[in-house]
Amino acid sequence: MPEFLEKVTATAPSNIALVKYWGKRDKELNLPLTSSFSVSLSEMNSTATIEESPTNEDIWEIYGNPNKAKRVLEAARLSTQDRRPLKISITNNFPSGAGLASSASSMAALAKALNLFLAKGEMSLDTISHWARVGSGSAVRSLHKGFVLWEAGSDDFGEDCLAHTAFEASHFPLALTVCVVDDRPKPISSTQAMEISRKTSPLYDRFHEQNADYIEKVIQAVREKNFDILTEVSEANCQAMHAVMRTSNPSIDYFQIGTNKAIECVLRMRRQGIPCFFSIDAGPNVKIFSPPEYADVVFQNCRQLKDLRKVLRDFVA
Ligand code: 2P0
Repeated sequence: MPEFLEKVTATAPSNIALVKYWGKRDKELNLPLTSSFSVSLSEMNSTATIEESPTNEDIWEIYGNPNKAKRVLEAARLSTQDRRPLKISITNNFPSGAGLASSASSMAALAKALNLFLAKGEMSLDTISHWARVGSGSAVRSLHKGFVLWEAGSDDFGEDCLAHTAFEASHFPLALTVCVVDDRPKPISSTQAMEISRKTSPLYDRFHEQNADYIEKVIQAVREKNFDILTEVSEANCQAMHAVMRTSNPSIDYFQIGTNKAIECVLRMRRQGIPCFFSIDAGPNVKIFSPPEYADVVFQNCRQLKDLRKVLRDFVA
């Protein structure tokens, strides 16, 4: 019998940033310019399975381009010096590549599975985080539960570029309703779009100058369980990121008709006294947060919208 496990599986949750990552200080290591703050989800997740390849080559069973995953694997091989050919499969239980953080959860799941397979689960979380990050920056956040702070740090090799749970999910329960406007892969990847923004948007520096203020406010909002402040800071940061995208050249606009309809729906619900706020990432889909006791009414309102493919439900966990 081989002394290593024959087949391992690991899962990791999707995460949604309330203060967003939209710029890097190192493109190779995916070190962010500024810190970000996210929530990890309960239901939307990725699963990575690894076994030895029956051939002399790696076999990838993965949605889309495996380049990010190959970077994670190479980082793990460098750390462990184990270069056995592997068969790696990654599945997501939600639409992939559509701005629902599938690369974050899938790279986090892959890094966890590689730790089990190549290092018998003995690598530190910091090392697993490094492996995940070189695949996809935001994957660092998917290694943690609840409300997660990913600190940009300043070390050139990313030693202090780590995430941690700032608050448990139970501290401030939040429900999520996802308006899926389009579940096809986005036309331009986050990685490419961030680089276009860095080179061309006049708002890029301003967005990052304001980051410390956003981080301070979002932490205060969660600490004090203040849904109004959380609404204000999350929507402002989301709009600021999309303003950076739109003022890039070429202009990057992930919104579709259904995106604007869902935003209008959020504003209408708020006028009716339903506490909720939106967040939108590099894709047209709209994530709506609310206190759990309002999740049903938010869901029913969203279901009545035209121009949506489906409406999903989840919660911070
Ligand atoms: C975020 N996004 O904070 C922001 C908001 C998209 C919009 O993190 O280049 O796929 O692999 O580090 O991690 C998506 O970025 O980009 C992302 P790379 P990643 O959630």
